[in-house]
Amino acid sequence: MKISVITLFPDMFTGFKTSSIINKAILKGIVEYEVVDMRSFTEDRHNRVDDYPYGGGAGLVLMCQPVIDAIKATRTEKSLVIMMTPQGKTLKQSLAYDLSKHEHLVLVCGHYEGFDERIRMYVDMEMSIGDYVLTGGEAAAMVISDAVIRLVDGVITQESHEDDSFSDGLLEYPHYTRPRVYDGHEVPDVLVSGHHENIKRFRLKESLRKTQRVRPDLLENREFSKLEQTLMEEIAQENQGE
Ligand code: 6GU
Repeated sequence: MKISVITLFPDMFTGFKTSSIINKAILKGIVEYEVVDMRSFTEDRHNRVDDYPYGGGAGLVLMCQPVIDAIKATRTEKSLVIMMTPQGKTLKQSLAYDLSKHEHLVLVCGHYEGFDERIRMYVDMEMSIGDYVLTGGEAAAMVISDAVIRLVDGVITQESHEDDSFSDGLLEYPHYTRPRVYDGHEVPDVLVSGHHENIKRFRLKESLRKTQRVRPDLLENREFSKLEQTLMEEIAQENQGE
């Protein structure tokens, strides 16, 4: 897959591209990551890409010409062009998974007060990473790139993301590694028992427990399996005992 980012701040992506799993995916040839400098497309004599808003008000607005020309130069018929804006659809694991199946994503990063409204007609969708405002779309583009790239076939093993938080609508179960006892805190016995059925049951139960405690909203419309119902009852009884 290829991801192209259109930005006024290409340098912000240097560390991202050259680190950890993203870097490996690029070196393996599974992912191509292109950073496009939006300013290089301006036809303004003074290299400007933004201007004052019609009707007045605070801040500057990105002009149509440099943004739309950069999009046209970067996209093909097969591209999905995504505008980064707090007014967009919120990123979810299920959406990251859908995006990971695309051949080419083009992420358009804004800055300042935002984009000229007419730019919206040249993109396929608008995306946000949550209900808060960033100074620009770059950090959001990195979040989306990261969430998507790790799901592309061959980047990490399938098992590494099958159990991810949200993949099955639950938060992930707790993990432990050496030592068995740290500062008096022990690893749960079941995890060193070698009994795979019990381990699976323990992990599912802890996923349910954590989700109910910190993200009860995720359970609201869940269709619980028979085993999940049993585990939820056990958790409820344990909570009463406390
Ligand atoms: Cl995509 N852009 C900006 N500027 N702020 C955001 C965002 C995007 N997502 C959440 N906040």
